[in-house]
Amino acid sequence: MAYNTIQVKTEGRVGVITLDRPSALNALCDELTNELKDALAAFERDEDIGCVILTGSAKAFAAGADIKELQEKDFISLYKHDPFAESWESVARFRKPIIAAVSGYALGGGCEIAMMCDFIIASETAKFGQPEINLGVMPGAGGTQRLPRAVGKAKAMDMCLTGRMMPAKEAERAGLVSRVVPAEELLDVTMEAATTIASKSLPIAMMTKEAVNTAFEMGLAEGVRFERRVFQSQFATEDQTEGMAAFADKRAAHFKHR
Ligand code: CO8
Repeated sequence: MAYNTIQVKTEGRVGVITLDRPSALNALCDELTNELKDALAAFERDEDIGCVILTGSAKAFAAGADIKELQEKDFISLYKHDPFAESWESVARFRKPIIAAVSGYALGGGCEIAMMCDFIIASETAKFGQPEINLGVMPGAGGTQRLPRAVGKAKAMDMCLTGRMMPAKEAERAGLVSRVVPAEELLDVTMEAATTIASKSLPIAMMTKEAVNTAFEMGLAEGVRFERRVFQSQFATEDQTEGMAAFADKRAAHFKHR
């Protein structure tokens, strides 16, 4: 399918979505978030995709929601046609592993979309921020919730209240990103991680993602009980039988994703 604001390709079992609206630093207009939702749905359905990379350009992962579109909204139009529920949340709802590869600006909704991914690999040029306060609003796509979970209250408050940008090194120290790499290596390093993930059993990777996400929604006792049940259920999969047999036979596992 041809898109106007994103580019989509596959490499082996990895799907790559590149935000591609350079004239507005990949600002997340309705067209872009709808195309993103469609592309994710196609990758979700595709049995041959085991991991997805979401990336932008060297200058901007995404500079936030499209402010010129937001300017036209009022309470009732936002409430009736909530773009968050209709398209943005498709990233958080995506059930397969998804990695954000971030270079340049990841601001406002751009930072929030990156945080909806399972983890973020950043280039040394990445700058994260929640500058909505400069526009007379606050983060509206999970920023006030996911950012404190990632970096703690002090840095989340600092970023949301001052609107300052956090450079890549600080984001790594704070736990917002998993690795920082030179800009020219960003896509190769992310592709290597995604290829590794896509080589595992897809249902087991999906259950692992679900279980880790549960840690942010449940108390410890409930979460550990959930983990134990899911772990036990994995012994009903062919991939568990294959993975353990391959270890015993001293050979590589050939997962069938079931
Ligand atoms: N929206 C629309 N257009 C944008 C945006 C944006 N967020 N960011 C940049 N652009 C456009 C600029 O208007 C400019 O266009 P033009 O050339 O036609 O004037 C072009 O991109 C290039 O931008 P700049 O000239 O400003 O580039 P600079 O390198 O000078 O500055 C910055 C780069 C610092 C990133 C600057 O563009 C900037 O501050 N952008 C806005 C950042 C921002 O405030 N983001 C938060 C937006 S609000 C939000 O994300 C709320 C999310 C909640 C969503 C809830 C969904 C339901």
